Amino acid sequence: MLSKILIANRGEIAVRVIRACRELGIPSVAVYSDLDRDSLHVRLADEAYALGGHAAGESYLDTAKILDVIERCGADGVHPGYGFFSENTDFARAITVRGVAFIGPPPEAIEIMGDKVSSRIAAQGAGVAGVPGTTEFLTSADQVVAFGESHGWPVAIKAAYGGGGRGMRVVREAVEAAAALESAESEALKGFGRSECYVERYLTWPRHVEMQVFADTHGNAVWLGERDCSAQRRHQKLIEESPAPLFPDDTRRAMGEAAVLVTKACGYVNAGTVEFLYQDGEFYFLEMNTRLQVEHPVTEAITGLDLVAEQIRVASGEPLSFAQNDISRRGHAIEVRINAEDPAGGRFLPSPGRIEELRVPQGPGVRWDGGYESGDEVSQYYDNLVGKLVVWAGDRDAAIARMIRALDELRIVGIATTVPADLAILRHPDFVAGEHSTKWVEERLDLSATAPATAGADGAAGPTGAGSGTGAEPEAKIRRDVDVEVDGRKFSVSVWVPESQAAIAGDAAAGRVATRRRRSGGAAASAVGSGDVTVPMQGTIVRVLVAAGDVVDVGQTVCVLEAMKMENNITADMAGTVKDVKVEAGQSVGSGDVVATIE
Ligand code: MV4
Repeated sequence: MLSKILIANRGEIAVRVIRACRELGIPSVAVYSDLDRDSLHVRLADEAYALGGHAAGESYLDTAKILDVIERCGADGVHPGYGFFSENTDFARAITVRGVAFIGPPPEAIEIMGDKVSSRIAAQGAGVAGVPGTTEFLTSADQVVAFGESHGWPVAIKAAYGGGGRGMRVVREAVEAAAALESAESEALKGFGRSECYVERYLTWPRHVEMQVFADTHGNAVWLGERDCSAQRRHQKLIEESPAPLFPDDTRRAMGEAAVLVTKACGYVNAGTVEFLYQDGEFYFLEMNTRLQVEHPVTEAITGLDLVAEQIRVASGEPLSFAQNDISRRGHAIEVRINAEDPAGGRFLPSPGRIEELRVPQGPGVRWDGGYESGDEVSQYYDNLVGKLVVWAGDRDAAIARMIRALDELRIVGIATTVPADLAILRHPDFVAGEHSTKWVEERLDLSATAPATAGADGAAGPTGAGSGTGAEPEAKIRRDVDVEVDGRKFSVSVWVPESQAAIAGDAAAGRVATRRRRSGGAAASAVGSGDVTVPMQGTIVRVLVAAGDVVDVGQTVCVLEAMKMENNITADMAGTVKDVKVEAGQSVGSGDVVATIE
């Protein structure tokens, strides 16, 4: 077995790997950026080494720094977690030539699955079909029209070297083909440096069902079960579950066997996930994720296996500890991702900050995989996943009820989280019936009335701006939850108090006093704005959607800000004419910077 493992990651996944190491009796080594000096993964690891720096590029993604720590601590294995170096073949090769095991797949398998074209060819070669489509690159819009006429509309134009939905265009009828092809090619060229596109049938209401696989270096490969990840927004998964609802046993077996064929076809070793689209009883290969995934605990919950421990055994050269026939699946598991984002109004604005209080649910069938404890800071520099709540119960209805119960027990104070959106999904009849699809959250779920779960650090989405109309900016208010007793019966009430009185009024909710000033004039500010459109956080402008002289409405998107790995619409805070646009795509901005003025 490996004798010492360095975890080249942070947050909840670093914590997860450290726990597996501890149970296996293997010393664990954490690395940390300056911002993470006191973070949970550092507190839990046996050893910890500073990388310096703030942004990932100058810390967790700095190969030279990680190689240096490997040398100093004497680790013989590196677990990359997900993200960061997990699918980086240069890094995998750099440590392997030094005799250090990469706890993940061989670089050749990562490369085969690294782009849509070679992964489709590999799957096809294994007899596993993708969505019906062409394999040749498109050279004219006529080919799109011809495909649509013979296979039926709508069709999807996809960037061959794209990913995450970028460079994908849906074409509903022939007249749209030329413009769609041009726009897909241009987005692909900009995003991925290559413009090649192909066409396939567009599935209008598919589910995202993925199959967990595992292979060892002795030629064994097995499938463990599927996860339905259809509840997602802008390619960010919100809720995952297994088994997939309304998913027949024979389809599961067929998908599992197809996934194993794909696994073997690319020479895969270690834990992997084969993604499929599932519609009308048929499944279609989409891509393979060559890493441990965020949602792996769902599979652990129904199989009783420890996937991280198994990864370490396989990377140590041991054969898989289970054969296909040993794997059984029981009950139903659901995972909810808890991100530091404010889902109010369906906007999902990043909400970094200090977690004043974190109290995790307990009781039967509940697991919490977190990266933070009370008092820890969620930094805007990294992924904003605070933790994952996983429940297991005998069947899906019981698991949904258990998850709602557990989310009600979860208490996070100081930052806004995605919990209200998660609850809205879990309580929705479409989700309960299993009738949702990958487009359901964005197209059908109404989050317009969603308020933050707890008093967010800035009290956003409370009834701020109510009673305005005098022309003067109303004083910002902060939500406080207070318990009152009336005739001996306890009631919990929420009060919104003016910021200036918060310190006095807030005794009962002292733990919830805001630590950050409320931003003024930002995207989430009051309905009547000053005309100065500002960004609420540091980030990079990725698109500018208005020009001087344009007439805009309140709430209209002025530009798109990328921050905390998310795209955020920065919207006009009043109706009027754009006087001045002060930024361009690619430009870095700081919190409060004015990006445009409206008069
Ligand atoms: C599709 C599709 C429907 N039909 N292909 C989006 C990202 C990329 N990985 C594949 N995607 C899709 N491809 C055809 N022919 C719908 C999607 C899709 C999607 C897929 C998986 C998870 C979430 C999604 C959200 C929107 C669209």
